[in-house]
Amino acid sequence: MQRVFSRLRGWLAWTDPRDVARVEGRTVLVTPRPEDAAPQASPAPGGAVAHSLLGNWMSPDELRRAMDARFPGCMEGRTMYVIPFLMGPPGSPLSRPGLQLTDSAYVAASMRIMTRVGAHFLPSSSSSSSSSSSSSSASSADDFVRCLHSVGRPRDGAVEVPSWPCDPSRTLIAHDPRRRRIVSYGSGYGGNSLLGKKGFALRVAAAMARDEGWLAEHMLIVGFEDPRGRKRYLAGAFPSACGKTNLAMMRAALPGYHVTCVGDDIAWMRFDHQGRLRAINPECGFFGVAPGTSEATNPVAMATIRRDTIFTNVGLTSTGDVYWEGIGQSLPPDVTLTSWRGQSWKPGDPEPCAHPNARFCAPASNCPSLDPAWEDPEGVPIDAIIFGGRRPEGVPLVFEAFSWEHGVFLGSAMRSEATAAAEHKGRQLLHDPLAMRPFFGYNAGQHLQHWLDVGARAGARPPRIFHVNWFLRDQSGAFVWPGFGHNARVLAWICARVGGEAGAVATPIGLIPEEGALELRGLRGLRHRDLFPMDRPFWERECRELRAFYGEHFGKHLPREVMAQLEALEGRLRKM
Ligand code: GTP
Ligand code: SPV
Ligand code: MN
Repeated sequence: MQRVFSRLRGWLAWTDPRDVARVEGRTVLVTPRPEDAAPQASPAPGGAVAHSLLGNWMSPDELRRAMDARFPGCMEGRTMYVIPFLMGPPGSPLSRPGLQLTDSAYVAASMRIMTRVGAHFLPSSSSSSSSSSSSSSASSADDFVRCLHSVGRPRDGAVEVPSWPCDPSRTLIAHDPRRRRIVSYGSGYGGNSLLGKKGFALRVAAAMARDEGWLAEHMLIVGFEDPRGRKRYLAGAFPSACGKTNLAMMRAALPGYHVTCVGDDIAWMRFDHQGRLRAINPECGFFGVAPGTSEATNPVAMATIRRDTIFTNVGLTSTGDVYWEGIGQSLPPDVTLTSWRGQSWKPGDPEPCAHPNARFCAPASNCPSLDPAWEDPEGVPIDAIIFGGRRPEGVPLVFEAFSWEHGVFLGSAMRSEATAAAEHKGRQLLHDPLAMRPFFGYNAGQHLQHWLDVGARAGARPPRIFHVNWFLRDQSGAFVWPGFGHNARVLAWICARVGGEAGAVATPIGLIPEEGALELRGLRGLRHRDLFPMDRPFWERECRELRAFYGEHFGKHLPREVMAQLEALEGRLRKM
């Protein structure tokens, strides 16, 4: 970390330009059999590694070899930080402890913001004997997730230039979900190195959740209160850089409605004794995308990052303030800028001032819209689940699934434009089932089956499932929907549906709002049919594409029910 702000009480880190995002190609699951990691991970005969769209596999022997080649001596000359931490609110039966070792001060400081840190969160040997009969699974002294991280650059004592050590050509992020272990080498950035986050709270936790009958998902959690004071909670799964943090912190642009934040990235959920789905946020900070964040788009985020925040790869003003594309603040003429690459920068320069995946890391306690129940050990009751991605054409603003099974199908069928949060290039449409493609902790087909199973369990009253798309574009390429605070209009319809108070029309793909049911007052020039395209050839193409995707990437691991849902959709389209 390079600088401290006088005014903001924040820190700024500029990374090595080769270490700016998650590296999906170097992220692996370590399991005895390849099919335990991903449906179609097929190594070459005798091979020890296999790559596939839904996950990469490495054999336990190969991991041992890879670690032996990287770890001995790799921390030499550095300070090793030992970080005991808890994912989830203290006292919650859903919370789980972990221990991370790291040789990066940036990672230690960021983990201190993103997780609850304290030695008392680790199970002790004395507590293991006294609580071995308790229902909490943090009952054995051995029962915590082990996380080992190194930036992979021994230090010889000299001042380092550049000051972001990393080893990009040998980066490896390996998860052994069975042994509850994560090993990360070579990167200091975000999900690659803050191992409580995607590594533990998604990949390893998903495997724990399968074994124990709950769900660990890439989801925001919000409270939504209507003008009559009725409150509901929603969970939303959107792929990376598709609007989770913005929705979680939204200020409703619809009078009388209030949005409160429980979490912006990860939800751990289980059905309680009454059959209601309850969710906790395992994290206690936000690691959010900076570019595009402004007083106009996300005033709550702007308030949240006013202090005690670590910024990564944003621009720096000569007055010691931060800067990025879309910050919405004009600069006084005498203020100059330095880009995330450390070079002098001015508006209009061809390269952006902040990296597109520049991030802020801020404590949840800074957030002015934090929900009063955000640390409730029981979790908040979830009334609706929302799936959504960046779909420039064809996919309507919102539609509702006919059933839990149809909803799981919608989750399996999610696609989104590639983002800057990982190493992908350009605007290609990527399949991203459940928004979990880079984060599955075991075979994705089994993960879908697990969703079907928990929803079908006796006594479960699964929430309704919806699909949203804030990112429809018109012929000129502009967004059709104003988005951000106006997304409250969509949440209002969703909650009214849950309450049985809003009308809907059945289409082959699901239930869309009947005309007038979605509040469009105050939005000039928006017509219902622009927001709710229903083009049969588009959906027929989508079905063909989905069939090919299932065949190629799930193969025999696709749950039969999901294929039955695709066939039912094809049937409805034929009758349209
Ligand atoms: P990760 O933290 O990578 O998982 O991303 P995220 O899902 O939290 O996405 P985030 O809220 O950070 O938004 C990503 C980008 O989408 C930002 O540039 C936002 O400005 C933009 N965005 C978010 N919501 C909307 C919306 O409703 N409409 C439009 N047009 N853009 C949005
Ligand atoms: C994402 O890519 O979904 C993120 C950023 O939230 S990282 O923590 O780097 O995974
Ligand atoms: Mn986010």
